[in-house]
Amino acid sequence: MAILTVASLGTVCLGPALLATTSVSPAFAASALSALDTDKDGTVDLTEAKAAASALFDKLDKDKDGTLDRKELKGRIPEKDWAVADPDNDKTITKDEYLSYVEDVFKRVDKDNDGTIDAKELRSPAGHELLLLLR
Ligand SMILES: [Ca+2]
Ligand SMILES: [Ca+2]
Ligand SMILES: [Ca+2]
Repeated sequence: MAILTVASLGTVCLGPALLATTSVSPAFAASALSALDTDKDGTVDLTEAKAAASALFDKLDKDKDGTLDRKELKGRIPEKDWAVADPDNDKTITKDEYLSYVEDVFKRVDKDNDGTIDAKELRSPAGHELLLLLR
């Protein structure tokens, strides 16, 4: 009986992890959420996301020219999203472009469209993409 319980627990835990390898572990999502949730209401709103994104942008902009190129971004923006993230197609991302792209991804993560991202939404593959842009 005890063995059966362990085995079924194992299936429950491993199943989703194997199916969606890019999703975020619950523990990581929880720690990311509490770091981003500066007003401590249990969710991340767009203001909090943009504040974190802006701070990360400044950190990544090593040469301080106000833009990020592919090298500085280190794969944070998936290739398929460059057309969206870089609408003027000059191969670099200004802070305005970065923040409006973050808003785009934020809306994708906010599945129930309530304007905030909760822990469950943050654990989705889109949530993982958003986290890459924020920290
Ligand atoms: Ca919050
Ligand atoms: Ca650009
Ligand atoms: Ca939401």
